[in-house]
Amino acid sequence: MNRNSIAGQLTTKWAARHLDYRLQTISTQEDAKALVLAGAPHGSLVVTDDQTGGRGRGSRTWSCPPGSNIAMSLILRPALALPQVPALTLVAGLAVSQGIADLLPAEWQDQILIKWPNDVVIRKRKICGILTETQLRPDGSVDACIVGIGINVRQTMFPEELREIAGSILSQTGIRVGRSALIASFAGRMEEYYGVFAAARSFAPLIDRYEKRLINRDAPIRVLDPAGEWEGTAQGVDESGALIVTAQDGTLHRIGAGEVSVRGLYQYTD
Ligand code: BTX
Repeated sequence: MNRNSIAGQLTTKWAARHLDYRLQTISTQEDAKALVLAGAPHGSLVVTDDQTGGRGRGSRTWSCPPGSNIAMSLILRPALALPQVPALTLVAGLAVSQGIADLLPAEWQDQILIKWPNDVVIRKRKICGILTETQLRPDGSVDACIVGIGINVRQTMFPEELREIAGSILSQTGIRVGRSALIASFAGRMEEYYGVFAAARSFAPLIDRYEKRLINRDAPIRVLDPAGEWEGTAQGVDESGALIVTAQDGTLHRIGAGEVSVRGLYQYTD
């Protein structure tokens, strides 16, 4: 993977057209933040092969050993109000999962799943994590969203603490996909889905596609609400990207992406 191999496979108008490839960096998320402040345009992408200090959500970390995975951060400058931003992270999860599926044979098409809001899962292992961070202007409007994406492409050995959770496209399917081809494939799908989302200013036109990949659909889940954990059944998502959950007493709840986590009762947890 290098800058030319990625750029040479792009089919997009704007996604990844400003491409910043780094052999090694601490976190592409931090690099992207600096680029935002320097005025980087919509669609700019920072990619590295070797990310030494990757961050997950909250205080969690993201591991990305060199030579086998992708760590990248996409800069978006959306004309969105803040409440619409969480759905962007579902748009990215959909683009990654479809971008992967596009490179795999027919028998894998319906096995690239999403754990709400945006972990990509193949055969019960998390192969991708996404972290969306928003930079606001002094007046509170959205200046930029930085969508950080880590994809395990060819990693086969994982540290002890990740062994039950993590997998890669190779470990889960036996197929070696090219990392540059995958970045280009993701960029194409992201441009397509972002276009649909931004035109509608709503996740509604993408709900059907997303729910086809939603691992939690009709599945029992535990909602990790800081105010008290509870169990229910996930029904699907709404036009804001919230997860619709029926509680055990039959009441319907909407769980906002970014507000609380959910956990499957019978599959991997994160
Ligand atoms: P997350 O909080 O959903 O996931 C972090 C958790 O996932 C960790 O606590 C650990 O249990 C597990 N984990 C860590 N590394 C891996 C891995 N390689 N594969 C599977 N599971 C793992 C998800 O956070 C958001 C991750 C975003 C990463 C990207 S990479 C490019 C950008 N730069 C940066 O610093 N972060 C983002």
